[in-house]
Amino acid sequence: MGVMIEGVWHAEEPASGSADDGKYRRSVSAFRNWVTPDGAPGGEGCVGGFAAEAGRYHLYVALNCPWAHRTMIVRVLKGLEDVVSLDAVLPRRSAEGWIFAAPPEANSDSLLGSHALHKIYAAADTAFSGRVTVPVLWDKKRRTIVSNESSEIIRMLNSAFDDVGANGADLYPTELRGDIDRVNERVYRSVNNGVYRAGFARSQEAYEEAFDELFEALDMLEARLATRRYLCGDMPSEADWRLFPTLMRFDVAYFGAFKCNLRRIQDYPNLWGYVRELYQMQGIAATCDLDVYKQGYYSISELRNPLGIVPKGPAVDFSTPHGRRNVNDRIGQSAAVS
Ligand SMILES: N[C@@H](CCC(=O)N[C@@H](CS)C(=O)NCC(=O)O)C(=O)O
Repeated sequence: MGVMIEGVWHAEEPASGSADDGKYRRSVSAFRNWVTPDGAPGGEGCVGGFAAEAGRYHLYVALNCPWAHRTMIVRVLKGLEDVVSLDAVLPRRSAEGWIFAAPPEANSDSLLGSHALHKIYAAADTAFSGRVTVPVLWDKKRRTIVSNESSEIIRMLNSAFDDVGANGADLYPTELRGDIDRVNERVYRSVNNGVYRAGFARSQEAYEEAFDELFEALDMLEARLATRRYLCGDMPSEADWRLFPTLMRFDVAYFGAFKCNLRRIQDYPNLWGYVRELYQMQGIAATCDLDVYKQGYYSISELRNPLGIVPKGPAVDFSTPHGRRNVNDRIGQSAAVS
């Protein structure tokens, strides 16, 4: 997949993310600063000076990447389309990792005109060593990367921009934080990253462990959604929007490409209604692209798909009636809860 070593791109990487036990281990994100309302450092060890300003920040995403997808969703839910600009790389990775089309084509880098994402990492840190991942939150003013960790970018988008154009929606309300954190932890390990642990496993044992954990977690979520409309509280929260990108990709990609094939999301009545309800909320369908998911997950891979043939099916329609009441209308929602 390629990696950066001291600011230079290497198409051949020294070792993969899987250790000798065959288990897949995701690397830790490198850029961990925070945009805050006044530019104060976002936490211990963080550098300050990243104040929220309209037009100052730019998101680089890949439409097929579920971690990037959550940042696109929160950008839309907070009404930040005109405040934080965005470019998407091409869905298929190349020998140079994530690359862009030439400007002014779609999937070009409208900001810096780079041909590859590793150029943006090198622009931020000429000595950068590590994985070149999406999403990236870029600061146009200081010409550097603020963060490449999606779980933290969505918190910034949720809370830092309210005085510079974001709406007041709160996806991480104080009273629900404990519950959201608990759900997130399980969903991250067993579902969001669980599909990768199954798909990138290099031993039967590692694959089966991830597979069993994934379907146990989906069973738990199915049961939870039998008595609750959303995972935490009575409005969609961060917990729902972190689960959603994995559910969207499941039947068209993870089921086949990552061998997560005990059941499809369509076989779980509650999860299937739930994912369609979220998909049908305002602005969300425009962040989703099933064909791109297939192109991305069925890219040429020596281990998983040597010829790079992309399957035509399955046909999945997220626009059919979901059977859960329409919550774009807050009045309908409070009636449903009471
Ligand atoms: N912890 C990161 C993970 C991001 C990530 O792994 N992105 C993948 C795409 S789905 C990537 O860019 N991988 C490239 C690589 O590892 O070389 C986050 O949540 O932001």
